Amino acid sequence: MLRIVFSKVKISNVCLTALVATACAVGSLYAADEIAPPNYDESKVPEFTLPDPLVAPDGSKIETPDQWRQVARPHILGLFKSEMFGQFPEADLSKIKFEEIKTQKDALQGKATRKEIRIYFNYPEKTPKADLMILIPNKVEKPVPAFLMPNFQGNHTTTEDPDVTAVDAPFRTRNAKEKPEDVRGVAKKRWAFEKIIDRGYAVATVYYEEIEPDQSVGFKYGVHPLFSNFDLAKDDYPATIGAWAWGLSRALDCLETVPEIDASKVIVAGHSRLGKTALWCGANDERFAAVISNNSGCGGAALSRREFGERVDRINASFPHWFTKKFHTYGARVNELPIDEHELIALIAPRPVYVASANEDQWADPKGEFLSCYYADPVYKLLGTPGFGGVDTLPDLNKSVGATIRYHKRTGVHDVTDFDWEMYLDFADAVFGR
Ligand code: GTR
Repeated sequence: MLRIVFSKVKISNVCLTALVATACAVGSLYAADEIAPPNYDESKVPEFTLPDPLVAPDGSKIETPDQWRQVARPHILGLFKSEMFGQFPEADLSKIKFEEIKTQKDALQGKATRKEIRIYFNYPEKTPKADLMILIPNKVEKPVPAFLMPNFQGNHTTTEDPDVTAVDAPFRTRNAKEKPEDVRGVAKKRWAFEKIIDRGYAVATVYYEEIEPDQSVGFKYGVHPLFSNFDLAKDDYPATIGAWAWGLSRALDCLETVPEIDASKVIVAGHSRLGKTALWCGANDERFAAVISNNSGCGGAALSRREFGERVDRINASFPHWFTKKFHTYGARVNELPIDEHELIALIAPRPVYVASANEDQWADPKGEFLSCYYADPVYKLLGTPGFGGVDTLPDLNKSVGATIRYHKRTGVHDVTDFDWEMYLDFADAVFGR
């Protein structure tokens, strides 16, 4: 396996140099009590060497966009599949059916039309299915660009509007004890619907556990049984993040059937575990025009080799179903991973990407998220974009920096806020030249 040694680059107080990485000693991957406590001390971040996305498997330098496209990109994408997320799911797409179940033309005090479209994943079977809720601005010229962002608790938790269909997911695991009606609107602060509509964008959301439950019980429920390339005996079976990502691609198929939406201008976005999902989805499905990773952290935008906040051993122990079996073997040897998360961002190139952190979300390692942007930049540059736009220092709080790759670290905790949405809307304006 080939590695390059990045030249010594000083970013803030961290030196990334060649050589040695002190892997922390951990025991069994599944014994939580043997996993080292999280590291929040910058001085304890080991020195590490990142794999160079611009070196081909035979050691030669990738010097042209064609070489990236033909050689490096497929190789790196293949490594993310074999070592981390598993093969991207394959299924019989002729079994997918969309059914408009509700339309309301005067949502958001008349500013938007809300459609709910039910996606059947195995029609004529009625399950698994997921409802895609779409808000489309009324008073602008159509078709419009859109954000697609999955939600954590059900479409009806994103708004207090009593007309939004409450979730009906038989294998719901997060907040399973709540009755759907008790949680209507609880997540509304994360969804700046009015701002989005006022800026002329559509927004679509789907409850992630309707695609696939967030549980490690052998992938029996949700869409997993539909995958023709799923085989638990293989190390690289599609895991749960891959299933959610596949579901978002089906949501894009659905948006392609909505005439008011310009499906060539859909940004896939996600928060936290769903930020990891958005990155993996955007890396595989090049129909997405751009990607937003909100506080995605370990297994998302944060570099695994930094061993800061949540680490690979911890995430695999807590959520064994998110990643493939092979990834579980890397907890105590992250330096042997043939990939790191800057390359997940590079896989999105030349399409624009926004990575957002929060200063009180050290678990997600804001600096590690920033560094992934920094180290993805050479690929964006090779492909003729301004990339990270010369940014080489962590920006001040609440300042959005970069160009094709953008980054901010806002004040506050692990969350999606109005500030984040304002930055994403400005980003979308820049992406689509609006
Ligand atoms: C945490 C997990 C993170 C992040 C988060 C979330 O418990 O450790 O990686 O994904 O959950 O999705 O809310």
